[in-house]
Amino acid sequence: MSNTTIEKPYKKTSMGSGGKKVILITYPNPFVEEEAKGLVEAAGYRLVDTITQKKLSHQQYGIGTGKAAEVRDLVEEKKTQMVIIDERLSSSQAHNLAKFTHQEVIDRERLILDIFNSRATTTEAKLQVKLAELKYEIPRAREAVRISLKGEQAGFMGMGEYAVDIKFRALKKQMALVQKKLEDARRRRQLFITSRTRLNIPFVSLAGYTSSGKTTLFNRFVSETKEESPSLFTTLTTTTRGFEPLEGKKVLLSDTVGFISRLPTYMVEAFKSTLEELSYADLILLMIDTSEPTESIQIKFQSSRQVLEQLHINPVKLLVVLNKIDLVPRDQLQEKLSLFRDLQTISISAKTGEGTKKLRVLICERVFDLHGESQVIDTAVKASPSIDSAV
Ligand SMILES: Nc1nc2c(ncn2[C@@H]2O[C@H](COP(=O)(O)OP(=O)(O)OP(=O)(O)O)[C@@H](O)[C@H]2O)c(=O)[nH]1
Ligand SMILES: [Mg+2]
Repeated sequence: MSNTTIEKPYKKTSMGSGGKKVILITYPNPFVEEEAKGLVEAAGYRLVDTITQKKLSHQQYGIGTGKAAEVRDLVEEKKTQMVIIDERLSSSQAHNLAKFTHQEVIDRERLILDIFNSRATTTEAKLQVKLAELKYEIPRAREAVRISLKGEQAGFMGMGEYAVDIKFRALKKQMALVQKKLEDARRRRQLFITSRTRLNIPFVSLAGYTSSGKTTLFNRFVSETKEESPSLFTTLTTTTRGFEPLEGKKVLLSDTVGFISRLPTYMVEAFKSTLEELSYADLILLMIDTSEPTESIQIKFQSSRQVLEQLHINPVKLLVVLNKIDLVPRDQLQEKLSLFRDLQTISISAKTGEGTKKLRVLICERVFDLHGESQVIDTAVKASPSIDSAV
């Protein structure tokens, strides 16, 4: 095979503290801006300045030409190393802006992939990230070829059509291989599902936006020490443990990967086998961070509902857990509670333990009947594949 490599404007980025100095370009909306900053931080970059613009889908650079000139000056003044645009960019937009500003340019999806990359620890999580990455790269590489054939050479330095063809076939082959490995892992999970179904133990899953406190509650309930952190996407691996909410009432409790707004479908697809855990749950504890402003709560709740819909999850299985009430004044809590009028809710603090006794009772009420038998709603596909299963 040719050893020519595709030179991408979206190179894999370096992680960790002391990372690159970056400029962030995002939308003029406090929620969106905060979240984008959280992503930049989670990826280990040093945010030097933030620029906002209403439209990030201008044809040439994503941002408008006037803004691009502003960015170019800022880059020079602040001696930054990278520009991050909080939107999806095409190969040519990223290439044009990189060329114009003399900076490495990455988009929101590449940023999320970089965080995923740094967090993936298990083989399956790594495969899922790889699949998402290939799904991200293939269409962009294709576009880069089109530009290069027009003589613009967007990243295909010196590659002839034949070499490009080989490169594509290699990427496709790699994708097929990753998909096959993931399919094998999925099949193994199915075997666990069958054995777990035989045990007839209800399966309870924690779901919700990243940083809502899923792992904190999980650790409290099952006496674990999994990493909890204000950083986004701390958990990328599903862990399941046996848990007795009340004496003699055993369930399986699972902690999963968090959601984020504007998560592209192909990323949800790539993480399907992890997220699929949720479709086997008899009860889903949908965690909400109530310490946030009402608008953020609404957006995050909607995003979470959308992901659950994409996974064809029956809303009947939801129990909305309003977390972090230790940070919320009582009068504000009432107002926030009213956002979920049509759903069953419970207010807790995973950190202080407030409300968690009541939550234990509610869990039992939802998954056991009065005689102590499990009363799962959907017994056809029930329980998660494995105890301690990695993604
Ligand atoms: N004050 C307060 N902080 C909390 C509470 N629950 C969680 N936190 C904090 O919120 C941050 C995020 O908590 P995690 O448990 O890591 O959140 P997560 O939902 O697992 O996040 P991801 O793994 O990124 O999806 C951590 O800094 C926790 O200490 C709570 O009830 N009160
Ligand atoms: Mg977590």
